Amino acid sequence: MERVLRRLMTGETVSGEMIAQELGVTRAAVHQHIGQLRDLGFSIESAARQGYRLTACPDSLLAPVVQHGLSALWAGRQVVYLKTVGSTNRHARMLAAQGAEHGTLVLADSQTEGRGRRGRSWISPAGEGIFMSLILRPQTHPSQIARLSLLTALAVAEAIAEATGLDARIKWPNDIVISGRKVCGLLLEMDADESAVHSVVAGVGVNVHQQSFDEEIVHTASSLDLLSGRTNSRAAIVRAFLEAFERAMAMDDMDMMRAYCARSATLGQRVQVISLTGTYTGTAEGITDSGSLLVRADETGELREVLAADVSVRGIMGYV
Ligand code: BT5
Repeated sequence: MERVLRRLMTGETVSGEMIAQELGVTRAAVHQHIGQLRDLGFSIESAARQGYRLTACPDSLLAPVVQHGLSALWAGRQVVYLKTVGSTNRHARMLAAQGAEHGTLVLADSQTEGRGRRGRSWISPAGEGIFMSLILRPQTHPSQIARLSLLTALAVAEAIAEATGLDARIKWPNDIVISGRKVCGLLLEMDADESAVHSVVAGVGVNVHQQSFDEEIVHTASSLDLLSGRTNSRAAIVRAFLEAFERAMAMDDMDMMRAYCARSATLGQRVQVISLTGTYTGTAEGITDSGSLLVRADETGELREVLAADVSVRGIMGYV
C-alpha cells in the first residue's frame, strides 16, 4: 500500500495497469490498496481509461507522506510507521539491536505504553500527536551523549516554531514549552559500553491535535492546535524535525550552544531545584557542555551544577 501511495504522491494521473507493472503486483492488488488508502482518508480520483490521481491527503504519518519533499540526507531515509505500538522507543531499540541504519525513524499513530523518564508515562492518544523515535549511531564516546540530548531539544523546538509559527522554547532538560505549557517531551536512551556507543534512540512525543487533557496534566499541558488556533500537519512537523536535526548535527559546539541558549525557557529564570536531598531556589545562569544546568543559589550565592538525572526544576511562578 505504501508503494502505491508513493507512486501517487508524484501528483500524476497513473493507470492501475501502469502501477501494477511498475510494482510487479496484480491490478486487483492495486485496486485493493487504492480502497485501503481511501479508507484512511486519502482522496483518490479515478477516471475511466486514465487512471488514479491523488487529490488530497489526510493528516497521515505513513512513510510516503512524511518523506514527501523531505530534504534531509540521512535522517528519515528509512521510516517505519506503526498504527499502534507499545512504545516507539522500545521498538526502535529493538530495530537498532537488529542493525537498523543511522537515521531510521520509527513513527506511530498511537502508543499503548508511551514512556517518560524514570518510569513515568507519556499519554499518547491515537491520531492526536506525534510519537517518534530516531535511531542514531554516533561515532562518539558515551560521555558525548549529552550533546545529542541538547541537540534533539533544539531540533524539535526549531521544527515546531518553523511549522507552526509558535514560540517553542526548551525547558531544561527535556521539555518543549509554549506559553508556559508542555507540548512535547523527549526521552533519549543509549545502548553503550564503557568505550563505545552502539546506538542512541531519541524519542519525541508532541501534542498536536488534542483539544482536552487528562486531569493529571490539564494544568501543565497543551497542544499545537490549541495554541495556534488552527489545525497543524503532523507530517510537516516531522519533516521539519528531521531537517532541523541534520542542521543541528552539522553545527560546531559553539553555534549549537548559542542556538540552544537562544531557545531556552529556563536560562535567566528564577528556578526551584527539587532533589532527593532537598529543595533550594536560585537563578539559572548557564548550561555546561555536558548538559548540566548552572544555578546561582539564593542562599549561598554559589554557582551549583545541576545534573538532569538528579532533579526537577520548576519556575518559581509555576511549571516553567
Ligand atoms: C518526558 O518524560 O517528557 C518524555 C516523554 C517522551 C515521549 C516519547 S513519545 C515517543 C517515544 N516513545 C516513548 O515511549 N517515549 C518517547 P518526563 O519528563 O518524565 O515527563 C512525563 C510526565 O509528563 C508525566 O508524568 C506527565 O505528568 C506528563 N505528561 C504525560 N503525557 C503528557 C502529554 N501528552 N503532554 C504533556 N505532558 C504529559
